[in-house]
Amino acid sequence: MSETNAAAEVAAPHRYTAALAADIEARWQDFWDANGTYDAPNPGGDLTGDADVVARPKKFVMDMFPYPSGAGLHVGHPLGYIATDVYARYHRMTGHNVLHTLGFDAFGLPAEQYAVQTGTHPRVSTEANIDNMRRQLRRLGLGHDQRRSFATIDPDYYKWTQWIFLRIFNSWYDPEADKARPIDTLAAQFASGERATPDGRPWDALTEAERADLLGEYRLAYASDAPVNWCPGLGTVLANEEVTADGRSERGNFPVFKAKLRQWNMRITAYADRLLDDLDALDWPEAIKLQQRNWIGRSEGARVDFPVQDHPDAKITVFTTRQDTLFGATYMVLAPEHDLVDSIVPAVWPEGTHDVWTGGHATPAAAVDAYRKQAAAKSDVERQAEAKDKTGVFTGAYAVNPVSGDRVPVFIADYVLMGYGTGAIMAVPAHDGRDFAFARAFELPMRCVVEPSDDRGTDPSTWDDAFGSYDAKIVNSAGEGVSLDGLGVTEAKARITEWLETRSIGEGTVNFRLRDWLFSRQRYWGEPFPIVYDEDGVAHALPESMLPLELPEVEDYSPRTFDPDDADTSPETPLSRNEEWVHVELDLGDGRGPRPFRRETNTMPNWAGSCWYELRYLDPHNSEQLVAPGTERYWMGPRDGQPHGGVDLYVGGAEHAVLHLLYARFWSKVLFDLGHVSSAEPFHKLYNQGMIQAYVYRDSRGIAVPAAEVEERDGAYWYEGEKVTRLLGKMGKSLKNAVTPDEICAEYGADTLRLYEMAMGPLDVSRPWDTRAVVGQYRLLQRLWRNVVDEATGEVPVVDAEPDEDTLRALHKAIDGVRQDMVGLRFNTAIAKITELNNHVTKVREVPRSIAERMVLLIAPLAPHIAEELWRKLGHDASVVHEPFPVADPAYVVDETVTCVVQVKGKVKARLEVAPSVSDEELEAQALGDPAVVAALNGAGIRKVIVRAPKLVNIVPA
Ligand code: ANZ
Repeated sequence: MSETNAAAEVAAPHRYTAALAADIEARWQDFWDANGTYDAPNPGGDLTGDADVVARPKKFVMDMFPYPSGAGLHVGHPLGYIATDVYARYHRMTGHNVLHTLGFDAFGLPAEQYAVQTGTHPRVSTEANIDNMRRQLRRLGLGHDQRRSFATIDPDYYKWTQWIFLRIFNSWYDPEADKARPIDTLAAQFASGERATPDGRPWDALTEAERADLLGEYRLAYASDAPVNWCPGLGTVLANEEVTADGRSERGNFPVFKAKLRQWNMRITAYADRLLDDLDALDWPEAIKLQQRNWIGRSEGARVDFPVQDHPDAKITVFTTRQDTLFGATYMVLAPEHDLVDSIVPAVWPEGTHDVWTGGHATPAAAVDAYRKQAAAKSDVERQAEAKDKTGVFTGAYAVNPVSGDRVPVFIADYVLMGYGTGAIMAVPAHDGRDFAFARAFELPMRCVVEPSDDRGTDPSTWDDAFGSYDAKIVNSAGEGVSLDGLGVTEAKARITEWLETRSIGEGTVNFRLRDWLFSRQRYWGEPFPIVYDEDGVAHALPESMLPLELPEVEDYSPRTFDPDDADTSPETPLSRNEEWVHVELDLGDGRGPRPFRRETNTMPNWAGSCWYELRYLDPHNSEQLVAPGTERYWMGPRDGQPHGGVDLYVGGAEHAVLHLLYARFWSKVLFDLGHVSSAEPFHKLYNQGMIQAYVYRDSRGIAVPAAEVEERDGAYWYEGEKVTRLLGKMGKSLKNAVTPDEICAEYGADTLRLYEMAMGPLDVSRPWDTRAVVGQYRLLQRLWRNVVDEATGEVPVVDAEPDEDTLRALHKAIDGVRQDMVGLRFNTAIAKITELNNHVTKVREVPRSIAERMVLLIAPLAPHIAEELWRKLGHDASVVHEPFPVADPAYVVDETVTCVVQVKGKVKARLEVAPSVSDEELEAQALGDPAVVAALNGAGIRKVIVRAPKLVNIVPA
C-alpha cells in the first residue's frame, strides 16, 4: 500500500478500498454459500424449492463449460462467465426462476499427456485443476447453483453419457417416420417380411452374426472399417483437424497414413436435413448458422450413369450439380482410390492415346499404380487446393456420354475425392475451373454449352478460364431425343433430370458434405464404450445395470509408439493392456447365461461429454433417469418463439461454430426422437463473446518478454534496457502476458474486475486488456460507496426526503436504459448510464434514500458484493439478489422539450415544444401543420423548407 493510501485510510477509515472490498466479498460469498442463494428449484424432483419461484417464468442461462487446465484462469477466461452472471442476476431481479451453474469438461488429452510424463493419474491432476478453478471462479462472485455443478469425468455423469451411447447404438433412422426409432422395430420388420433382407433369405435363416451385421448397417452408432488418419509415431488415430496440410501430425510432426481401422461412427448424416432446417428458428449469430450450413453442405444435383466401353456390366456413376451441362462433358475423372479403376484398366494403351496422358508409363496399369502412390501421400486439403497445375493419368478406358453419344476418355486424378459424391465426375472443362485447367494440361477437347454472357465468344479454346455463371442460356445441347437449347440453367436442369429418370440412367439427388462422425479414440482418458464382443466378434450393449462402466486402472497411459514410418502397424490402446479388464465373463441378461466377452478398448472422443451436459444440469442427482421428463419440459421445452425448445442463453467462443454445436444438436435430436426429451434443440439462443486480447512484447530475436516488466518511455517500449516491439495478440502463459483474476481481485476486488470486464466494450467484440484502466471502475465503486456511506464514520447519512425533479429524471432515465441494456447484453452501456447517474448524485448534497436504494439495485447484477453490503447498510435484512429490479416511471423518462422556432419568409410565426431527439421529417410536418404557419402562408405554395432540428424551421413560400 502506498503512503498516500495509508494516510487516506487514517482520515477515512470507512473508505471503499481493496482491503474493504476483500472483506465484503469474502463475507458475502460465504453468506451466499450458506444460504443457497443461487439455488434454483425444480418443479418436483430432488431440487424442489419454493412453489412460488417455480411458478415464475424460467431462464436457463449457460456458459460453454471450461476444460480444467493446469494453468488456471487468466482474465480473458471469465469474460463470458461474468456476462452470463450479470444476465442471470438481472433476470432473478425481474421475477424469473433462473438456472445458472457451471461444470467442467474434464476428459481430454492434456491430463493424459501429463500422466504419461509424470505417472500421475489423470484423475488426480484433473481434480486438482478443478479445485483451483473453482477457487478462482468463487472469488469472482459468480452466482452458480453449486448443487448442479459436475465434471464429465464423474462416473455418475458418464454413466449417462454411456447410456445415451447405448440408446444411439440401439436405434436406426426410419426414413418413413423421418426420425430415429429403436432397432427392435427394424428387426421386427425383417422378421415379419415387411422389409426384405438384402439377399432375400428369411430373417430366421440368417445366423446371429449375419443379423448383427445387417442391423449394423442401420444403427445410428455403428462400427466400420473406416479410412482414418493413423499416426504410428504417436500410436494413435488423428482427426482431420490434427493433420497438417502436408500430411503430418500437428503434434510431433510424424507421418500420417490413411489406414482402414475398425472404428465406431455416429450416423449424423441421417440428420443432415433436420440439422439444416431447424437452424432457421434458432436465435444464433448468422455467421455461425452459415458455418453450420456450409459444414453440412447440401448440394442439389443429379446422379448420372455413363456406360463404360467394352465393359457392358460396368457403369460410372457421377454426382453433378450441373446436369444441365451434360452435353459439355468431354472426359471423366475417377478418384484414384475408386473401386472401379482396376476392373476397367486395359492391358495396353488403346490406339491413339495421347503421349501426355500416359505419364510416360508403358502400360495403363503401371501408370495407375504410380499415380495412386503419389496421390496417397497428399492430404484431402492439399488435393482440394485450387492449384492450377492439375495432375492425373489416363486409365486407358473410355466411357460414353449418354446424351451426346460421344466417346469420352476416363482419367484418374487427385482433384476428385473418394469421400464426396460418388468419387467420380463428368468433366465439363468449358464451365468448371478445375476441369478447364486439367483439360488444358492434358489437351482434352472442350465444348461450350452455356452461352457466355460476356463477349468471349463460344470457342473455349480461345478462353482464359471456364465460364461458370448460372445466369445464362444453354446452347450446343441437342441430341439423342432431348434438346436443352435455349433453356435457362434451372429449366435445363429440370428437363434433363426428368429425361434421365424416365430412362433410368440417372436421377435428381441431394448430396451432403457432412460425413458420419468418427467416434473412437485410442486413448485412456475418455469414457469407455459400454460394448462387449462375443466370440464371433458380434458387438453387444452392456445392460443398463452394468453402467457406469468405469475406467480401469492401467500401468501405462502412453499410446504405444511404433516405427513412425511403418503404415502397417495397428494401434494398441492403453485400455487393451489391462487383460483382466478386457476379457470378462458376463451375463448380459439375454437368457444365455454367463459367456466370455472381450471389451471394446477404444474410448469416446472428448466431444461426448459436452454433447448433452445442459440436460444433466437440470437434474444432476437423478440416479434413475437422465433427467425427469417434467423437469426437462419446464427448463428446456418448446414455447412461444422457441419452437424447438432449448437453453435460453448459451454463451461461448465462436471457435465452437461447428463441431461441438453440431454434435450437441445431433444428440438432442436423437433423444428427442426416442422420447427422452421434449426439446429437439439444445440451445435456443447462442451468443459469442469476443476475446480479451493482450499486448505481446518481443525482443530483437522475436522472443516474447514478460509484459508486466515492460516500461513505456517516449512512446517506445523497453525491457531490461532493450527496446522491444509491441503487438496485440492472445493472452496466455506462452506469450508471457497473462494477467490472472487473482491479481486484479487482490488489487481492487472482484466487483471492480467484473465491472472493468463488462465496461471494456461491446461483449461480442474483442478488446485489449489494460491493467492501468481497471482503476477507472474502482473509482466508480468508491464514488458509489461515498454516495451512501460516510467515509469517516461509516454511518449512512441518506435522508428520507423527496428527490428533486432533475435527480428523478436522471434516475428514471438510467433505470429505463439499464433495463434495455441488460436484456440486450449491452453491459458496457449499462455501466455508462449508471456512472452518469452516480456522478449526478455525487453533486446532490443530501442523498435521498429512495435514490440510494435504487442505485444499489441498479448495479447489483454487475457488482453484487458491494450491492449486498450497501443494501444491508441501508437497513435491509434480505439479500439483494432476489429484490425486484427498479422500474422506470415513464413520466420522467421522456426527454425534456426544447423550443423550436418556425419562420416564414424569415419572420417568426410560431414556437413548438419538441423533444430534443425529434427528426427533421417530423419537425417539418409539425411546423407545416401549425395553425399560425398555415395562416401566414395563406394558401401560397411552398418553394423550400429548411429544417435544423430541433431548433429551427424556415419556410420559403413559392
Ligand atoms: C459437372 C459440372 C459442371 C460441375 C460445371 C460443376 C460445374 P458441390 O457444389 O460442392 O456439391 N464433384 C462431384 N464429386 C466430386 C468429387 N468427389 N471430387 C471433386 N469434385 C467433385 O460440387 C459439386 C460439383 O463438384 C459437381 O458438379 C462435380 O462437378 C464436382 F460447370 O459436375 B460438377
